[in-house]
Amino acid sequence: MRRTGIALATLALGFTTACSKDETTTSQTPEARAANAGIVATKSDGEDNNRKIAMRDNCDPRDPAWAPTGGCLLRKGDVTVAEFGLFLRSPLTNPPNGQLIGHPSWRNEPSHLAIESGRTLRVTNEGGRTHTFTEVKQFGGGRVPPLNVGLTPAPECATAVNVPAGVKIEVANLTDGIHRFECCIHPWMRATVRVQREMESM
Ligand SMILES: [Cu+2]
Repeated sequence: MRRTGIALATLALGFTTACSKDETTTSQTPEARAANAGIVATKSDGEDNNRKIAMRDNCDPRDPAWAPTGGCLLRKGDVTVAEFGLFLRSPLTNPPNGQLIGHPSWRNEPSHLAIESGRTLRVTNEGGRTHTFTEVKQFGGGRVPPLNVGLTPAPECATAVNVPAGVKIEVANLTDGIHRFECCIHPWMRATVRVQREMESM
């Protein structure tokens, strides 16, 4: 893996010395452009990024209304509790406001990922609120009844482990096939992870 990275960096160096300044912006490989920008592009970095998921939200740390439920540990965020509440349900349902939608900035990124068998998934809470990344057999509600809006809680949420803001977890030993994960606090935060042997055949 490391060897590939060095090879790319060397190649990039060759490009930068051989090309005129105009050409560097138009005809270089992505690796060469990365090297120009002071970034060392390696294949191993790319593979690593392909098995990371970030749990995100956008809570506004200036809103004291977050305090009673754990506060908001983001430095920059702009969603107040009031705005969060506005997006919880859709009025375009029968009965009106009868279905859970959830604020779109409470999300997993990416929300779908394919990884190679045997790889460990790395999940980081990059939001300012507590989340969970809980494997469930079927997507459902979580363990905070007001945030379920009619969804039956997924049974796995009864023992879900909190991931506080800023904390990283690893999910290892995933069997081949599709795995479903949800946040048991904000159940619209979902992710699917497909574990497969041959990444080339995707
Ligand atoms: Cu959450």
